[in-house]
Amino acid sequence: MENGSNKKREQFARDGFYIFENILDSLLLDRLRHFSDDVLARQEPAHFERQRTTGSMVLIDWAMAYQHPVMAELIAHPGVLTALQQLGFDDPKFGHGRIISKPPHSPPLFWHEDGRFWDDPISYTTQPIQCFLMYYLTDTTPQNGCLRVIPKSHLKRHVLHDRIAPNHTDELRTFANPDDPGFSRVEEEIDVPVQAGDLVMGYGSLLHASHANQTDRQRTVLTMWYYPDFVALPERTQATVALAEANTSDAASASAKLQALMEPLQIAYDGEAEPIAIQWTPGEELK
Ligand SMILES: O=C(O)CCC(=O)C(=O)O
Repeated sequence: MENGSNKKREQFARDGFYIFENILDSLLLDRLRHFSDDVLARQEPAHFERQRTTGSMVLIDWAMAYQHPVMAELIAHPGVLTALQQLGFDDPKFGHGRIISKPPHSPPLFWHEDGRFWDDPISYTTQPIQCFLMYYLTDTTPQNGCLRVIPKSHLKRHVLHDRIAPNHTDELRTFANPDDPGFSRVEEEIDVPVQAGDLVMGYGSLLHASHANQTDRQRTVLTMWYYPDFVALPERTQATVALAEANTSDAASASAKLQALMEPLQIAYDGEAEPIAIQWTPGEELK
């Protein structure tokens, strides 16, 4: 890593997130908006009723990427791979993603962290296991539901760790209790407004939430889950990740070009190491 990159990695490891500006161009953004709007239009009304606080929660898996070149192009986008490289991740792997679209006038998203490897000692170090790469398809502000984060909370216990539910419960998803601590405002939080086309990358274990969308326009984010340092992780962590992200979709359904694009991002582990149980709640080691 050259010096500038070192600084980026240090900031990423310290704060738990990093913003890369202007990674996706307007043509790709338009295609992603069309694609996600089409997918959302095919969901049942019940989907949106169950997901009031996220707005939607549609899975982006390998089968979708093999079928829809725009998704594969996003996952293996040269600008994204360069951004990862700037943080020192030369051989990243992709797991899955979500289309999370807040309709106009919808509630905030509750505080949560998506770390699910808390029984693995690596989760208590600066070496990332799972990271989100978020692409907002519109410019975001506190008014239309921008991201909020608690910097450093991937490595430092915050009072919310002991107050919020470890999982996305139905009560949180449906905004049944606006007084739940998951919807509180805390002193350490900061807003992360971005421009469409920016990339927000963060540790899966960072506490994050989003504001309500108080505007008349939908606000969509594509959250893509990567394992940026997979190849350098201990074998047991690799075995755990490979099991958690088992990809059974058939690459043969994709064009040779798409297969070649996606192949380097496949998670593969064929050793003998024992996977570690999934654990959504941080242990006492998180001080
Ligand atoms: O909707 C947002 O702004 C954040 C989405 C999120 O928290 C997630 O994908 O884990």
